[in-house]
Amino acid sequence: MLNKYFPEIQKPVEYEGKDSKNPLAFKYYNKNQKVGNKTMAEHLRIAVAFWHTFMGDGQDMFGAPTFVCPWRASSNPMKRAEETLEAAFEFFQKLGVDYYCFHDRDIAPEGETFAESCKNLEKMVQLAKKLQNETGVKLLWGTANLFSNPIYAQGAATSPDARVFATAAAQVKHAIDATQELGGENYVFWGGREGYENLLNTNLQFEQEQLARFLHMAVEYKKKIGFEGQFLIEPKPAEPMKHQYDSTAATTLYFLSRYGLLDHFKLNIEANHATLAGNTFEHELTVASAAGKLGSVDANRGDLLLGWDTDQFPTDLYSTTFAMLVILRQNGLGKGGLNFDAKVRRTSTDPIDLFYGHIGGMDAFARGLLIAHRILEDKILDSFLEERYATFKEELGQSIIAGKVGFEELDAWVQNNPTPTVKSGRIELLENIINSYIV
Ligand code: XUL
Ligand code: CO
Repeated sequence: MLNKYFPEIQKPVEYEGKDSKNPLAFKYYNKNQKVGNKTMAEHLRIAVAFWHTFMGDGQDMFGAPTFVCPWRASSNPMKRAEETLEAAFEFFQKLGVDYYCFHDRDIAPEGETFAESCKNLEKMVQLAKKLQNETGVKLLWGTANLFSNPIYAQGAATSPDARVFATAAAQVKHAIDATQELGGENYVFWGGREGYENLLNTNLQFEQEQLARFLHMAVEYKKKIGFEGQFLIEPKPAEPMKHQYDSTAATTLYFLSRYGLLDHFKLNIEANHATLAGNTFEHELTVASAAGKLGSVDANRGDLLLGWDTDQFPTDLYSTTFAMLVILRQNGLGKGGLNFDAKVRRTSTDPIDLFYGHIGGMDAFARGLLIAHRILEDKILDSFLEERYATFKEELGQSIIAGKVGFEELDAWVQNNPTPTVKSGRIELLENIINSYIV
């Protein structure tokens, strides 16, 4: 086992059960425990986000870094990147997760030129490959950072400058290559600056067409190189832009279907992006899942009192339960997983805090999984739903569903039948039932 950057953890974090008082043990996440026909690890497919966990240092717009990362000490950018990658794999092993996710610019520093950046990435991919082979940890998804470099200030695929569009395309090509080389199971497109700040200087129709052209090029390239991973789009309504084009699950699905891209993408739904858009996490998951397009999840949490993307670790059992209900009902996430796109607070200043954050998130989702599984096993919600829509199983309902009747026939039916009585929706009862499972 790698053992250099986290000396306080001398053995992998273990499951000790709910009565354990050990803060460095799982209370609910028990990797090999069967839940239904899959193990917890197979259900949850937990991934660590490279950017927050190993690149984050607590810096914010009001203050300097608070967290001294021992792996980011070197002044040589490539050496720093190598040490960061080694620290990351030590962390994955000690935490006992199977997956990680990265942006190209997380694992490899930008060079003086684009060509140099590509070389840096290729080198780091070779080291990542070696570490993956040594540890068995796999890449859930790769992506490109198309938002940090100042050339992307006005968008990447939606930039008003064709040269910037070209640069973004070239960068994504290399990021897909890197993901393929590392056996990545998915590739994510999060349109960080694909949106607008002011409609006065924006040709919205043109920019949306540009985004579609860009994604079609990605699909073509994927086919050409035989990349087997799944393409995902991650909706977010705003931040850093005032308005982002793929703002919610519904707008993204509309965009994909309008531009002929629906067959090639699924969605990566992030909890904090949902709440930023004024939706619940489970709303976004449900919209995506109902369209057969829930591909993966960025598992985190926002602060409802703050209007920005706080990316906190998920700890709310209602939220993880509702999320797991959607995921179990669609039979899992397939190639996707739960990526902790989450960071510890600026005041959590020690490497060990990274363990506490992840352990809490994994336990919260393990509990959500166990609770949701029991709720579904008991079929309470399903039988309630069946009953609520029962009139569509009867003659009138069946003729509506089969398209056998229109307004005139329905008018005739209504004129000849008694006024329907209202049936209770039983919301309070259902909420009480959910509470009785959250133990
Ligand atoms: C930003 C965000 C990204 C994506 C990947 O809010 O969620 O980190 O997940 O680019
Ligand atoms: Co995210």
